[in-house]
Amino acid sequence: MALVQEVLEIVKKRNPNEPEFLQAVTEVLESIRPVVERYKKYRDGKILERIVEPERMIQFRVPWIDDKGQIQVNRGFRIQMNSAIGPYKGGLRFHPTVNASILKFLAFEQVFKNSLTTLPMGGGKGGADFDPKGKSDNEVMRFCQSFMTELFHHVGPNTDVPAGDIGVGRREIGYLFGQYKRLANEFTGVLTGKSLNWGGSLIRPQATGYGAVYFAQEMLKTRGETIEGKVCTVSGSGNAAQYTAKKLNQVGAKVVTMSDSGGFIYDKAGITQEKVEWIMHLKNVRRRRIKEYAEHFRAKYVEGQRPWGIKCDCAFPCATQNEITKDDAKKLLDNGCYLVSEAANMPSAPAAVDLFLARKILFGPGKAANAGGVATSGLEMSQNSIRFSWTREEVDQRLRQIMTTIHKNAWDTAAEYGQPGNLVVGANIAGFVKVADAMLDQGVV
Ligand code: NDP
Ligand code: 2IT
Repeated sequence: MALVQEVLEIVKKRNPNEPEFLQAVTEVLESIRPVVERYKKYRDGKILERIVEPERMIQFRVPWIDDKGQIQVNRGFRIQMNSAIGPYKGGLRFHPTVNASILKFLAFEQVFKNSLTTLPMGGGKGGADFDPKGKSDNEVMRFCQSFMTELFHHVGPNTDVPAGDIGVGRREIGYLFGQYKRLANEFTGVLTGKSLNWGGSLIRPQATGYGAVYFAQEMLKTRGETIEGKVCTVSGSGNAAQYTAKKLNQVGAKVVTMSDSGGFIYDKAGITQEKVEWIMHLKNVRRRRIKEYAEHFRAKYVEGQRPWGIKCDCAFPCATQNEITKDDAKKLLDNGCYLVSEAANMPSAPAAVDLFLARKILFGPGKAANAGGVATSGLEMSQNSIRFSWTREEVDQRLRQIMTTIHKNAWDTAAEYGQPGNLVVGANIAGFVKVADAMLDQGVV
């Protein structure tokens, strides 16, 4: 359809040198083509033209003082992409590679993901090119305080509710919350991923990983299979990876790899629950490298590589964007992998996704498979609003239900548009329709 091509040309022209943003927009627009062809209202309402343009982008200076007394300067961002169905919602990423392109791709994905959760949340993303690695707790605190001193003007429990992402976990959320509370003189649910004793939700730390496994279980169900006994490769060793590995062990699967930006570990005997606990301590408390696992447990460590050459039934990318290249996808398929559940955002490069779809493996795209994280953030917001905490079982049950609903919605939508089993098309269209209809209802804004 000419319209999709025209809008992509505009996006290219307006956002030069933003390959990740263009990649995310291209994937979504190309797969929602049938719905835009079917409904004139979306064309007349210029929904495509509007949805690719962030409602607001904030970029700011973040000056802070390091432990040597030197002034450091980082760049902070918040992309407020779309608020048609609720306040902006989405994580903060602290990583040296952070720039406008990466945050705009993440904010764009977040719009459709949040729509799929069934909860009332718009889409946003933010962060900074700050590298928490090697920084002391005090340095991280001073950075977070400076970051929030500006971000404070743009967020709030009914406006924009950030959370964690790469490089932002419990510790950072604590420092950010403390500074917000001090500036606003208000104790309110402005962030999610908070600690339990001051407004956090049970199961939020687990939610992304657990959700990606629940989603995989739903995909397997369509073939009458269960995850028990499956050999699984996992990349990353942060929040998403840790709880993916934990849940996989709980449901009787075998995890054989994990990684960090230095390389990956391969433990043929299985990274059991005790070994995952060891990794959690290594990463969350000691803040060291995954390489140490290989030394400690006598496993293999492969420097500078990702784990996709290892034979598996199911793969769970849990690190970062474009971590599965076309060649990696080929290796996975050649080794018999037939399920990919994306706990990370956009981990498969477009050519890898094309291969997975062409071979009709079970492929759960990030905006569906990893939606458990933000969905549970939505549940944290609900609990904050009613000033009450649900039990672990209650939140887990809701998370499980939401993942089942997302899978069903994507599955049914794919069938409705003549592409049965294609969850990329299904998730994109289902996520889009709800936001697009809300935008039409609200007029030209
Ligand atoms: P963490 O910071 O906790 O962990 C990130 C992990 O990925 C680390 O092991 C890190 O290694 C590795 N990694 C990060 N960047 C790279 C890179 N460029 N190359 C190789 N490895 C890399 O982040 P999360 O676990 O929270 O996030 C992981 C993914 O999950 C991201 O794509 C994020 O957007 C997505 N996600 C997270 C959600 C959440 O709630 N946290 C929700 C939904 C999606 P190292 O430590 O060496 O940098
Ligand atoms: O990519 C994501 O969905 C997240 N990093 C979680 C966002 C959130 O608001 O919980």
